[in-house]
Amino acid sequence: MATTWHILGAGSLGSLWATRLFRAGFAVQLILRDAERLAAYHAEGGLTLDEKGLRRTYAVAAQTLDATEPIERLLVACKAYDAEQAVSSLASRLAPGAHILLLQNGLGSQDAVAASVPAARCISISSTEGAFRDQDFSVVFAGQGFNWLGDPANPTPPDWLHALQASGIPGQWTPDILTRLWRKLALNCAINPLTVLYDCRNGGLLEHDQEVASLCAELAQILERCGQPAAAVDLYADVRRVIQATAANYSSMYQDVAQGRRTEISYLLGHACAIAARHQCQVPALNQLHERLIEHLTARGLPSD
Ligand code: NAD
Ligand code: KPL
Repeated sequence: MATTWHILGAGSLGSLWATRLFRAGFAVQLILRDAERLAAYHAEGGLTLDEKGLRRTYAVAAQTLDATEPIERLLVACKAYDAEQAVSSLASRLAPGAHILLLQNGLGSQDAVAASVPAARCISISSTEGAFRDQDFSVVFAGQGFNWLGDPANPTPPDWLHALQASGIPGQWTPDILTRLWRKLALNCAINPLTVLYDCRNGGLLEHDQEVASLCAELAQILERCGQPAAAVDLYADVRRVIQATAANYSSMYQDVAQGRRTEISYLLGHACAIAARHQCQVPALNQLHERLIEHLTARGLPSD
């Protein structure tokens, strides 16, 4: 029998993946927190995907965390700060050698998950696709992007990659997933916190070019020191390119703060500063940015971790 895709988290990316896999004919089970969420889901009649204004609802099967059927393949589609606890709560359901796909942005949560379920194979995904929820159990596909998949512990690709292609999920296996994750983390660290502190769209950072350049120089230093030199190549030029290409957009961290949502700061800037300290790398601009961001979040009653 074909392996079921268990998808934890019916948020933006979880719904985007679930609907595309489901409509391509793959077996999908959404995993929701509890009976109340499951009842709310059933009342909606499925997951709705809005692509370029075309809305369709898919009756994807769903269950709660405490269902008992074994899990062979799990896509973890919650935020980085929820991932370790969410996977731990499913640990007893994981089949021997289960594959766990981790969609979390930043770094730190992947290692925490892998350490908590050592018998599973953990595959990290660096995603540039964009989606947001417009209602409960309804997601808008907002930006074409790409998914890099890889396993830092094992360069051999899994045998289910064809399912992505068959579902129209753009993706490719890479033996250098850490380089991809570090590069995206560096881009996010150079752009997102400043957009929050200056209350601007990404393009607003063109007026703070010196500050962006200093952050990029320190980020490149960390990347070189922690064994990721490829992620440091032309970082500043790439950050400038992304700022220009996304000038009209608000960064994901800006949107989280504007909507009073917890950010993933600990897995982005917090992680970069922690790794710098571990490698005795002097990064005064990043540390100061981190402190300013923590102050900003605290003043708004948002968690600073
Ligand atoms: P989201 O907040 O929209 O969805 C997360 C979902 O997980 C929520 O529905 C939440 O209730 C659920 N959840 C959390 N803990 C759970 C648990 N224990 N059991 C069951 N459900 C649980 O988040 P998102 O935007 O889809 O982001 C997921 C990850 O993907 C983040 O790390 C984010 O940075 C990354 N990412 C998102 C996008 C995007 O466009 N949304 C793009 C690239 C990367
Ligand atoms: O990924 C991003 C985000 O907003 O999180 C970009 C557009 C690259 C800005 O850092």
